[in-house]
Amino acid sequence: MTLLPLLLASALAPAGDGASSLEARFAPPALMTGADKPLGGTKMYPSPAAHDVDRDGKLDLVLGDLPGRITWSRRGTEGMEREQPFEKTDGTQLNFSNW
Ligand SMILES: [Ca+2]
Repeated sequence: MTLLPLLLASALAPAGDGASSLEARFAPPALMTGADKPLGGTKMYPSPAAHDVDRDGKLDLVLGDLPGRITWSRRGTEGMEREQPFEKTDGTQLNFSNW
């Protein structure tokens, strides 16, 4: 089993050096952390998505993985917070059981 660290590219960089404005340019990938721990670091094929889970107006990070488990990290005032399970109303972790 291979564990892949979660690496995400940052937003498009503006073309300020004479490059065509149609040319997409990205900053180097960066490891995202929540509470000083890598987000998705123990997941197999982490699949991130941005969504405002708690409806506070700031995008949070939702992470799925190959087996179908869903976790999320809230964007707080100090950055991304601890990754936590996405729970159903009965308190159990949301799991799509992809296998
Ligand atoms: Ca939010």
